[in-house]
Amino acid sequence: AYRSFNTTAVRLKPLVILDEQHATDKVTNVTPAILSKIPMRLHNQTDHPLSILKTIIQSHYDDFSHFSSLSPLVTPFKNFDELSFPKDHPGRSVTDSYYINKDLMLRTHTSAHEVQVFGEKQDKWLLTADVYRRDEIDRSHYPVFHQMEGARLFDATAAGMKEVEEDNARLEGILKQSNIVIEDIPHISEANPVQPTHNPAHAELVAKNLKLSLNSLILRLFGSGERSSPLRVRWIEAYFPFTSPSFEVEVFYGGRWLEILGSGVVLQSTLDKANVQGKIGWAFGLGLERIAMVLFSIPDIRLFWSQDERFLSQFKSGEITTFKPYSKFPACFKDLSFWNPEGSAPLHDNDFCDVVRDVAGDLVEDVKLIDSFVHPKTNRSSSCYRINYRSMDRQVGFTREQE
Ligand code: FA5
Ligand code: MG
Repeated sequence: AYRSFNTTAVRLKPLVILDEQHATDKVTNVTPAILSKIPMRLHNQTDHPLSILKTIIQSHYDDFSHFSSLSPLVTPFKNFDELSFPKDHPGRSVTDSYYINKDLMLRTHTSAHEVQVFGEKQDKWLLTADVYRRDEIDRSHYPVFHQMEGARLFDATAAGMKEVEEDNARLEGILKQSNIVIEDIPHISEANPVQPTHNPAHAELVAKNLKLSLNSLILRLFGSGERSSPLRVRWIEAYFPFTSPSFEVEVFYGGRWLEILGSGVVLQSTLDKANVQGKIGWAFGLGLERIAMVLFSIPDIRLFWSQDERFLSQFKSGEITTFKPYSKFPACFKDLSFWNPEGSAPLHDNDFCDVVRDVAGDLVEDVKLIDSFVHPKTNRSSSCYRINYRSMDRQVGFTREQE
């Protein structure tokens, strides 16, 4: 029901996005709430916490090239195929990604630009951008968020590997005085293998360089903060279609493990597509909001979109300040249940979440499916969602009228 409701308006006419007109078709599923976020580029707004964080990371990787104004509109080929995603990967589906039409989508990750940037013969680079995913609604997930991609390539030669070893020794020196607790795992394992075209000794050194490099970034970001106990960080085995071995990093924050990045040794075929020969290297993709939440003590991901001066005035470029909440408005739960259309599967969670963001905007903190039911006689199904409305900006102590 929602898909037809949602897409009727946009399907009839072309969409103008970033001053260009684009045709729509039957896969079009971008919503007005999403389209309104595209011009914002929070990562390039001076004094915004995401831009402050971007700048700190850029200064840590001081000899890397920076890219931060590439258009979010990419072909599915660039977002998926160039990065060796299989044809049936779930990320491609209209329930997981936003499509303008069948040939154009909103990038789901900054990795979409890897082939392009490697193709420009860049060996050390960072790329910051807004990315879009149809996802659940809660305090650490938002359908628009920001990633920073970083990559470094070395010559796959004895001289290149000597460079890696020297860099590893330098980074180990920096990490000696670390006041963070890091749980490590093997660089290569049976489930997280070296690529067939790689010399295993080279891949070991490069994976180690990746980890040391990111650990030193984490130390730079979190090492000087005051905290009652040391920050806990852990490396875990992961899988991405475009790296092997692959890793994720989690940080213990607010009583739970929060995933902050994905990374790995770049797949040979990515470099082949970029026409890069004789190199081996690593790449990572950081979730900027997730890191900024820990760094600035920002409790809810919606706050990054706040235009409220009480939020924006708390941040100043170059400074890591602790956010002071100005609103403690209580949660307000409303349960909503409805029959799903006859003869069709229940509405997808992500479709429901898009309706909620379109209608209620950032007033909604989280949405949970709490019950579903199939009528024994008619076989019709119903769903019940609990919506938590909690304003980020309103203050307690005011009556509705006063506001
Ligand atoms: C990726 O997007 C890979 N492109 C990362 C990568 C790059 C791997 C280069 C290998 C080499 P993933 O889907 O795990 O991976 O997302 C990366 C990070 O983005 C996550 O760790 C998390 O910090 C952040 N993230 C993911 N989804 C959301 C969301 N809905 N809201 C906020 N942050 C998110
Ligand atoms: Mg992940």
